[in-house]
Amino acid sequence: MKHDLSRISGLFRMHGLFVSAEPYGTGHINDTYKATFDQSGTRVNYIFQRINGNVFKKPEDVMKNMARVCAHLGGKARAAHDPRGAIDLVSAQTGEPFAVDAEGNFWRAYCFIENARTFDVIESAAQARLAAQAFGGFQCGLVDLPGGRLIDTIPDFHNTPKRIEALERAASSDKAGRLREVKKEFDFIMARKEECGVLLDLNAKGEIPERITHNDTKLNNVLLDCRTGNPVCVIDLDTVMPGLVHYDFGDMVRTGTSPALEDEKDLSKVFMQFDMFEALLRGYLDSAKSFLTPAEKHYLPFSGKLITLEIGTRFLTDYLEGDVYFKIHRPEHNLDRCRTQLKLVESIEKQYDRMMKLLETL
Ligand code: ADP
Ligand code: GN1
Ligand code: MG
Repeated sequence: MKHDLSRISGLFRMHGLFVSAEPYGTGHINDTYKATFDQSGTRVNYIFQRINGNVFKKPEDVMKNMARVCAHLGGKARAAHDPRGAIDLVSAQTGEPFAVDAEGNFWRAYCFIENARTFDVIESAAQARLAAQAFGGFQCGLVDLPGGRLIDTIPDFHNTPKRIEALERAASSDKAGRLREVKKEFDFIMARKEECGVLLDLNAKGEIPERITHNDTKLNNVLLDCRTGNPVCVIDLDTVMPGLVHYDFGDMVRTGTSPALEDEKDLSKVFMQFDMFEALLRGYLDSAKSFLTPAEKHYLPFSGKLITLEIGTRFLTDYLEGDVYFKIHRPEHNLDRCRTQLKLVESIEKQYDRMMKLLETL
């Protein structure tokens, strides 16, 4: 274990005695631990996370957003007698929703949501529909967030044209000497450059509104009940900030339609399953149709392609820069991840007309 959780947990207003901690989850950015405490003979679990300071330049701002969102959604969950329905932050000894350790790392802690789990690969259309309902419900629950605009904790996080420019810069400096190897992937992305600004242009013209979005709606960022499979809670709130609904729906398509993992090496296993797309669309509309405009709905299929291309671009950029952003577990990890994304884009493109037709029927 990289960190001394017994010491870290002392920075928070914890009840009981520290028993143990272990690394937890499969995220690419933060360090997550599950820790157990003994509270008068009962074992109680918590999640501790070290916020990645390389990615989040102002962790206080991340926690300001997160605390507001958790308080708002927590109030709604309590009113609905749903104790697992929102992330419950534990305060630090200072009273803040985060603590800073001796090395300057920012930490946060929350109550562990029991009897719920995440999935890295979608298992059924029914599950896709439920997950999409949960993410749509998350956006819906934040429509009335009081207190003004959330902070842009990572400016231009989903600005696809800027992501492409970053790739072009990485390619021209070719720091890790890897450009030769990835010519095919680079050209694939560049051939789609023109389409990347569509949503931002519509937003600039006032045709698509800014909303509060999650911005990282990977399938494994929703907890589902272990017994019933029903959604329990949307987690991983680092990037909750102003955005377009398409960023969230697009990432659901990216992570909830392929039968393969994000880093699958056998690309024949990577494709968009149309029935999963249909289930995501139905599920998302189940909970978001009350506030979506016709223009927002029209671009939902496109968002699947755009966000998949965008994340593929980010993986390739990181590969060219020598793996400085995403955690990797093997040398070509980012390249493998990029390839699955581009394969999925291709598959979405092939099914695009059918996706649009389905949307019309709904
Ligand atoms: P990352 O940004 O690294 O993906 P997450 O916030 O998604 O971090 O947390 C990593 C994993 O920890 C999740 O996939 C989930 O399994 C688990 N997890 C996070 N928060 C909770 C919680 N409150 N209760 C139970 N499990 C949680
Ligand atoms: C990162 O933290 P995690 O693993 O949920 C990344 C997302 C990417 C995702 C790709 C802050 O999410 O933007 O879509 O990896 N988060 C950040 O799997 O960059
Ligand atoms: Mg996560």
